[in-house]
Amino acid sequence: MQSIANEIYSQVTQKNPGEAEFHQAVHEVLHSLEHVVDAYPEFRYHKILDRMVEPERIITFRVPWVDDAEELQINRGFRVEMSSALGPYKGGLRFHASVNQSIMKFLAFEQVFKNSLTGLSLGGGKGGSDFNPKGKSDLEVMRFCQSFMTELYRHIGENTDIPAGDIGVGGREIGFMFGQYKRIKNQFTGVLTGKGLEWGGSNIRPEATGYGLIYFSQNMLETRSDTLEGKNCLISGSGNVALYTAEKLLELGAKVLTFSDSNGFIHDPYGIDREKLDFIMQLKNIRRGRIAEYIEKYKHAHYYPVEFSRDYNPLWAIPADCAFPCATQNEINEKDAQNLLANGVLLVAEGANMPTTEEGVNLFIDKGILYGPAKATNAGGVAVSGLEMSQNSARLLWTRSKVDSELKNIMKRIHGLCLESSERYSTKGNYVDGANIAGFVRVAEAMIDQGYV
Ligand code: NDP
Ligand code: 2IT
Repeated sequence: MQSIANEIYSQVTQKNPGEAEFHQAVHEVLHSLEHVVDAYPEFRYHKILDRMVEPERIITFRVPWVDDAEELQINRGFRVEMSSALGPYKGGLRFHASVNQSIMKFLAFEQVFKNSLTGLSLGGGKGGSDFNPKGKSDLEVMRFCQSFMTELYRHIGENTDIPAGDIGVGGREIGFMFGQYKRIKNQFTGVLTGKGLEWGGSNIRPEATGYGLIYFSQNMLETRSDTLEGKNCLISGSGNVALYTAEKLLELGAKVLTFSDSNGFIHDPYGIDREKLDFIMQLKNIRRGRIAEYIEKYKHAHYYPVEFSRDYNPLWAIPADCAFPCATQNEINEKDAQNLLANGVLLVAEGANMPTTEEGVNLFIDKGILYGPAKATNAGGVAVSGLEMSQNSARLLWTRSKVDSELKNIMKRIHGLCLESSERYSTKGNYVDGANIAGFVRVAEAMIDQGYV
């Protein structure tokens, strides 16, 4: 890296020891921004990069709750308010045992660029807890959510910071947290997004990340006069993003071969059709079961439990045209990327945040495949959250077709911005540089306008 990027990166690693995921996210962005350092000397003068790697505020708090055995449990809650340059802090809440400050900061950092790309008035933040919702009863989840919100409420608000869902936080958790916020504040406001349709939610919000991912993929394929029809597709994860990614792929005539969870993955060589997808949606969303149960019903399919001893994930070694990682960070390493490329993958588009390691990303870029980085490709979720906020402010509910067409437009605009920025500053079609640069420039200009804050 050039000296300025190097200098900032070494400060970040020194000031934030042990935060590997945060270092990784910052490193990738700084690498792309080398291309604009000379074009915008004012960014250096105003110390934009130095400010952007320092969160505006980090809140950490204790979350006590009582489990069904009447034992007191203590978890740690976080909210990282990264940047308010473009609007109120906006970003999801993750409930997962692995949550720590590094993961929260990498997600909040990425969110700033992603939200900027949407073109909406959204700052960036992220939060969550190391609470593990798996195997907990509804009442345990409710008690946890109420306790979490009993502290969080004082830091958020419809014009201040608007959380939403992420891993482990879906409609059920948003409902419990919204109820508690309303009770404490005595206000019915759009303080959270991802709400139920009857009480302030938006049409298409549950589908938005997955649908947006596929709209962006269509835009990428169009640059090569290609479509998704008939393409063999690999999907990891089996949560919100994965399932609606599959739904849109099926609608467009693609073939879905896999889903996974943290215990293993299923491979259905005949393809997971609409009926099979309905079974999985019921299994995951209603029964909260494990993906392994798929092979009990569809006996021709295969199940592969996770083997932690392996240096690659066999899911990514299945021959396919397209891959959609939709589970978690760093789920595609260098070896996985090699396996995908060896099987002739044409497109990799990220539903999860930072699912590919830097070595994997570099391989995809070097080989010139269509590689869509998370900040651009999964921005549909937060974009529709932004539309939910607009509907809440106007006290209106837009139709499904209106929200869907807005989502399509936003994804198309982001795709165009990425191409344009990559062409101007880097290599046309390098969506990583394109997304980082386009996302950054908008935030940087707003920061200059707003003075030294
Ligand atoms: P869900 O909780 O609905 O689903 C997560 C899925 O990923 C589950 O199948 C889960 O399996 C699997 N998973 C989670 N952590 C791990 C892990 N450490 N190892 C293996 N599998 C894992 O979350 P979402 O679908 O909402 O989120 C998926 C990804 O998409 C995340 O990276 C999130 O940040 C990103 N994202 C989400 C958006 C949204 O609007 N929801 C928007 C943009 C990005 P298991 O059940 O076993 O844990
Ligand atoms: O990573 C993400 O963009 C999300 N989890 C969605 C954030 C939001 O505010 O809708």
